[in-house]
Amino acid sequence: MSNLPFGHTRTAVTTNHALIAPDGHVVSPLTGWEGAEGVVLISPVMNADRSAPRFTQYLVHGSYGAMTQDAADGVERLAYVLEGEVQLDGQELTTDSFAFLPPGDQYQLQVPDGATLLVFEKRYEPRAGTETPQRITGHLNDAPGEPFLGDPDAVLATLLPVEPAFDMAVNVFQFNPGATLPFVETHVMEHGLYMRSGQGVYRLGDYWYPVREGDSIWMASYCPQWFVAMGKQDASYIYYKDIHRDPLSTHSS
Ligand code: UGY
Ligand code: MN
Repeated sequence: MSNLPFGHTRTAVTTNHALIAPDGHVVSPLTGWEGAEGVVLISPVMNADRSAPRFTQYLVHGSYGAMTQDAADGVERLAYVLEGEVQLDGQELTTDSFAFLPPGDQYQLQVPDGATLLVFEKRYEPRAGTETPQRITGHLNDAPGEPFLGDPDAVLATLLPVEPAFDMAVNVFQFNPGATLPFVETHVMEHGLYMRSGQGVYRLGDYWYPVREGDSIWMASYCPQWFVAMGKQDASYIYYKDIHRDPLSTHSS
């Protein structure tokens, strides 16, 4: 339960961006999972008649027996452990571990009580001259972190290889208090974002939203975006973006 007065929410859904705050989360059964409940934070039905998200982002709240064996046909998944531990084919994935599960992959991914999983799903788009990527597991601590455009107060860690075979990137951005994105970005890629820690202000289009841990954001292609970390604590977010594909082929369906 949030501590907002009745009738208020921090959530806002517009045609080119959305802030989905936990105060409005409604937990429901998840399609493609057994015994699992969660919250679909971003999906194509969000803005169905305009420029809809081309991916899905959701939370899985762990419970006894919650598991999945595959994604829908042709769909790839990136699963990130926000809290607790999950098991992938018997392998323990601890907090801040992740698994990239390519389309067609089959597995037992179990999310027990006490674990929270963040999942990004996208229909994989093959690219001539490249092979569909294989399964990858890893941990944030082993991901290469680089100062973003030379700023040591804004460190960007890339979880997946930056190679043309991959059509999605998932990165973790960590900002010291007061650090910012260096300019208002406007780009063809879209984003799904989850605030892992801290607070700040996100500019989305012509709106400025105070955001904090647990919030999710959708940014459509070409949505102007900017962030400043505020408060006394680091702020960090994990985000998805589509990469390495020709917008003439990818965005036409
Ligand atoms: O990768 C990005 O486009 C990133 N700099 N965007 C963002 O953090 N909103
Ligand atoms: Mn961006």
